[in-house]
Amino acid sequence: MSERTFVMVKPDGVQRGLIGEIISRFETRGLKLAGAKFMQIDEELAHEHYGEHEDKPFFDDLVEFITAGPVMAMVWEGQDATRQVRRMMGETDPADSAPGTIRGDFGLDLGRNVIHGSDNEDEGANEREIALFFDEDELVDYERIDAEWLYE
Ligand code: DAT
Ligand code: MG
Repeated sequence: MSERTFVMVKPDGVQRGLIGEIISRFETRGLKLAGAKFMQIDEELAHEHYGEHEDKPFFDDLVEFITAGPVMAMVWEGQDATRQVRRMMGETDPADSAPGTIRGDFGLDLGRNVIHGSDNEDEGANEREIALFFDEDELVDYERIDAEWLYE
């Protein structure tokens, strides 16, 4: 089923010049870009976005990192998009991520793992995160011209 998922190139990925490479992977996979925003996350948004980790020992470092520079926030759409993006990202720790995944190709350290994607095992994470970063009128509804060659 076609769905939308929230994806973000984190400050390390932006600084390391990986925005284009990461967008390219999702584009060529066949996913459709529905929205994009180059922005810097403030403290308040960081706390909301990572609220589930508030009590974890790494929370303060996580907030400091995610607010340290600009991010590329995006919404990608397609069949099974949330799970497919997570598979393309790899594991949370780049050290455990297979080569060929984004974290496995571009990262080495858990605290610098390049990309965020909504948790496919957390029901409602997509909608919650999309709403946190985008207004409804910032998302675009259109068809990719190759849609009939991407889907049977
Ligand atoms: P993911 O980003 O794969 O969804 P998560 O939601 O469990 O992983 O954690 C959010 C981010 O927090 C993760 O991208 C990196 C950081 N993080 C997670 N576990 C950590 C740990 N044990 N030590 C340090 N940072 C951690
Ligand atoms: Mg997560």
